[in-house]
Amino acid sequence: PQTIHLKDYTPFGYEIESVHLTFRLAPGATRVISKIAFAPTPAAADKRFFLHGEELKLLSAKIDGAEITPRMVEGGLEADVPDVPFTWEAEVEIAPESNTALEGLYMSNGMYCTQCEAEGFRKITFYPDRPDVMAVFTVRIEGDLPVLLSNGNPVTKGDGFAEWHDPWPKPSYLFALVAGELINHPGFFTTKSGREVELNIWVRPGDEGKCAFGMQALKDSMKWDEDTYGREYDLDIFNIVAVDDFNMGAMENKGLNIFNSSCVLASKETSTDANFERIEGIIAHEYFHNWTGNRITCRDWFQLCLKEGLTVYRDQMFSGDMRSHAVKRIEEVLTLRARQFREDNGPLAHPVRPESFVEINNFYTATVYEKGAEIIGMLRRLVGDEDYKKGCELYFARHDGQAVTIEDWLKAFEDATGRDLAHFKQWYSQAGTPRLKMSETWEDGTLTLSFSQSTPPTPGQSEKKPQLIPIAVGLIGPNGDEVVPTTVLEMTEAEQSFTFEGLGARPVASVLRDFSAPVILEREIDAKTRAFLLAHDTDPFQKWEMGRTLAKDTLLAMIVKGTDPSHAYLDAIKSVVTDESLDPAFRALSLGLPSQDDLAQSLHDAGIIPNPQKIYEARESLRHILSDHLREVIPALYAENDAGAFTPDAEGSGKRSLRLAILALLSLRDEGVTARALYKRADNMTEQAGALQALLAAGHGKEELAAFAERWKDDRLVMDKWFMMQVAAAAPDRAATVAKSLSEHADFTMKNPNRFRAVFGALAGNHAGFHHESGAAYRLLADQLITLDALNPQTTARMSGAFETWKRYDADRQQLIRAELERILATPGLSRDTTEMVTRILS
Ligand code: HT7
Ligand code: ZN
Repeated sequence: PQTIHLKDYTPFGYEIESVHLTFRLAPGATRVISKIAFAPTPAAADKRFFLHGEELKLLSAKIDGAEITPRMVEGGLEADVPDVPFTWEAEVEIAPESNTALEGLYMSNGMYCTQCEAEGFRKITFYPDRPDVMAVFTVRIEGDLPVLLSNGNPVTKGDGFAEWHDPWPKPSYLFALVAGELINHPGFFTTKSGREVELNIWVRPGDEGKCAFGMQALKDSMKWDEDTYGREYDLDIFNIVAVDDFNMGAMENKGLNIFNSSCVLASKETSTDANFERIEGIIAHEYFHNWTGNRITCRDWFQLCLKEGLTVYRDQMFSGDMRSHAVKRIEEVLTLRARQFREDNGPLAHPVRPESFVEINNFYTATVYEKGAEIIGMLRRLVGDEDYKKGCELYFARHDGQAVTIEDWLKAFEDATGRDLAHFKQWYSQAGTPRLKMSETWEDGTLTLSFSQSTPPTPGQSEKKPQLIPIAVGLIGPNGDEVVPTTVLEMTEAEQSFTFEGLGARPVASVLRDFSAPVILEREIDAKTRAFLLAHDTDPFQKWEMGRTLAKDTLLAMIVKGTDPSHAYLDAIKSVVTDESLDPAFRALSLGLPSQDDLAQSLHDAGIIPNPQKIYEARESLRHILSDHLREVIPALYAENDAGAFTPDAEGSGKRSLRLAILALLSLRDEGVTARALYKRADNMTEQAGALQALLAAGHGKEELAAFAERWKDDRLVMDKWFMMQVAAAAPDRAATVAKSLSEHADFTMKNPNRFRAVFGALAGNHAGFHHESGAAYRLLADQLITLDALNPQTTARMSGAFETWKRYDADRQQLIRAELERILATPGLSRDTTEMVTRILS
């Protein structure tokens, strides 16, 4: 397969004045008729008229009304065209019902829908399917279905047809079409300039009771973007559609967002607090793309972080405003470390702006999204809130309607703030997580913090340069008062020292507050000082981090040296959990233990080969010790944190998360009596699933599992939880067997990515089960991926990332994994997506 390089970018030689599309829908043979007005770009160097097209049956092609026979070439067609404006017409046939890749136009439960990002439009018709070609679309849909939707505003509709016009120029990846028997949950929003916008969430009949929360989240997002970024919605209508079969979370098509039903449908009976929070965040994310992605889009796919990093950052700030910034930041860091640091530490590491790819779908990664968002957060920290606002405003004003680059984004900030961002820009091109070492000295009232930074080599980048790292620091005096509030130190060199003078007594430094940069901080700090910061730090992230590092050191010592947990940790955690002045959600997060995968990475970083079984046993043992250590406070904590009537807000959710964390510990000691009672009584999915998970994790729950399936057998999204919970809770020697038998269950289907992920994502996430010495889970996953690849390459490639950490483990496990990866790679006809991923993992 061909590798595409950023350095080879050349603009398309033609502009598009208008696009008219007609769809005659039929499951096995849909006709797509296109009429596109092209005009040569006078200054263009490359005049080749190439249109992308894949899996299309070309029925006819015309230029200026005259039939032509284009040259069919790899990935599309070429034609000889006039060097004055001309009209291209084509009629093609496609088969949505046999499209299991869920890219282009496909069918899900009898409903037609599209997914065009990144390169799916070329499976709909011949077109310059690249983000820098922007055009105004008019779409006519003909089909015997009651609801026919596309982008933009409705023009007309009648019996069996509808027409839509989108006045805003857009790239083809934002095109969307939906047709089906759908019901809408309506709403409306008045924008700040007084425009009345019709809102709809479209769902399958039966799901209409699960739309209210999503609708509110949409209105909140529209308001937030006006208040915070001055961004107003720009069409008469905004439609959201829920689809069951979908490769990712959701898609920001202009005026017609399409959502994985798991990311929009919510009710207290069927959705957990985590589901509600995620739905709110994703609705916001897709809505915010209207400006950061749609009105201003990417010049090419190497610039993906331009829209994704910025939009993730915007949705994170929105969620913080809606809920709690402190809790949200801790959750963000947990995800960043679990997914992005893991990626950065292995064979799939790549820069936030990659320089080459074979299949762009493989670069919708934690690095592009989450590290991309961290870069925006650092930029804001460096320039300050006022200048961040000025930079964004200049960017919006200067580039509205354009397809741009990271250079354009940074230039807007340089021009708005007068700051040189040349060094900062390196965050986009240098892969890997910097290690930041800190030491400190104290003399005559002066505290000196000395830092050194280094970034380990990553694929294709052996030499690393120092990054510009904003280090947020505060100082806490011996009595627990903050003596120096948060100050941002700007580290630019490999080694650098910063001094704080005129201090009365030696303070304790709180370093990397709010996780001010995506780095790994290595700092000599004893358990006592950590416990001090855990008690006194005013920065919630660092307060949590101190508990976290205490827990991690405790577990690592248990694994490596077989020592008992330190009292410093046990007592500190007890005082946090019982501190009623703290937010229950924060207390619940503090009670959480580092994941097995996180511990495996830390052991590997320390030069120790991780043994998954030992990690599992140590973690289980610490759960029992914690349960014992907290036994006197557990009953009161459980009783006091009853949130009462369910509301999906931060307050109720915080109490439930603390109560369920306590219940998990209690279930280790009371034979599951309390969890069983809660399971029976629960009127919401958070408590029902939480109680069931507590039971399963304590070795109980068989009856409840059966009752759960009986109760929810007709609800696909809830049944995904049922599949997932069993694999996640399986003992290491049972995980592969449980996953295998669930894959043979009548309700299992590979064609639904949610169901596949429920079973096999959970298997990959069951660390000790996945890495069981028998290699059974490796084999099972490889078998499944080989079969899935023929149906859905995108999801297969994504799931193959389960193997990305293989080089951490012992020679036997490495040998087992290598054999499975080689077996996948040897599969005849393996997709480009999976071939690229597995090749990179093996390298
Ligand atoms: N921009 C979208 C990314 C995307 C996607 C979504 C659904 C299915 C396939 C997809 N490929 C790429 C989602 C987002 O970041 O908002
Ligand atoms: Zn996005």
